[in-house]
Amino acid sequence: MQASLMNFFGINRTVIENELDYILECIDVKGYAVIEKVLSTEECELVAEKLDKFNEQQVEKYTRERLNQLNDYGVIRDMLVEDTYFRNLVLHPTVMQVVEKVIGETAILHLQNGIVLDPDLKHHQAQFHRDFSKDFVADKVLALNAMFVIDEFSEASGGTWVVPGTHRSSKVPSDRYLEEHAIQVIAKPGSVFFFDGLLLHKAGDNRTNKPRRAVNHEYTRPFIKQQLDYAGLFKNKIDHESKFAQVIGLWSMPPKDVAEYRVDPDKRTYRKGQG
Ligand SMILES: O=C(O)CCC(=O)C(=O)O
Repeated sequence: MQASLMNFFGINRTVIENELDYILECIDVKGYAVIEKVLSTEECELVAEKLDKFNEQQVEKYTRERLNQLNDYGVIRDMLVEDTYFRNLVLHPTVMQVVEKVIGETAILHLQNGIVLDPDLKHHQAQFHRDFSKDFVADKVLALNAMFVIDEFSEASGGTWVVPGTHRSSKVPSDRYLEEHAIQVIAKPGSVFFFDGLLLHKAGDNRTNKPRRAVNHEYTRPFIKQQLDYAGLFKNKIDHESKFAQVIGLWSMPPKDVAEYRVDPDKRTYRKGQG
């Protein structure tokens, strides 16, 4: 994943040549990195407005009581199906250049979640967890998150807490270790906070009088099942040859039966070279 290695007293040493190399190095070593100024103030305002509207609509549809029962109040899960703005966010060039370096060019979207953390609300994600909740580590990154910061992540607004390096171990450290080594991510609106899907993290407490909003994405290697069946949702609605089609999983669908498997290899629903 790193640009190149040089010899350092007989040991390999990472060499970085540009800002992107440094971001990749931070994700590799610490498990996270922040890129600032990806969205403008106007774009953040627009996204904030859209998130509030989606949040209200889902309360109308499911009721707040039901969403609380499911620990799903304040999490919006189908924005890209409803609004092309969020489809474009999935393919944001700043995000894609990092995703393609870390996961590869065949990475697919695992989830896109809007987050609206109301003041004084104990978020169900306010406990340390992994978004890619596995009890093993691989020698390649399997899942990478890209969270657009819409409202400032500060001490007061409850910016995400991370425990650097925990993406490299299959074991979850003790509560004492987590609390003693956690670092709060402080980031301006418009930033993107990247983190390895295995990194232990939690939402902070929002002690302001305004919501803290964000849009989280997770990208994985294409053989990993998605949180929602995006490929099914978009199957007859988009150009199958587009980048968006590949990223939402339309190039890595298992054939539905033997007849669909026994087509010419270049017509397979799980396309050659996807990995
Ligand atoms: O709201 C946050 O800061 C973190 C949210 C979170 O933990 C998640 O989406 O997995």
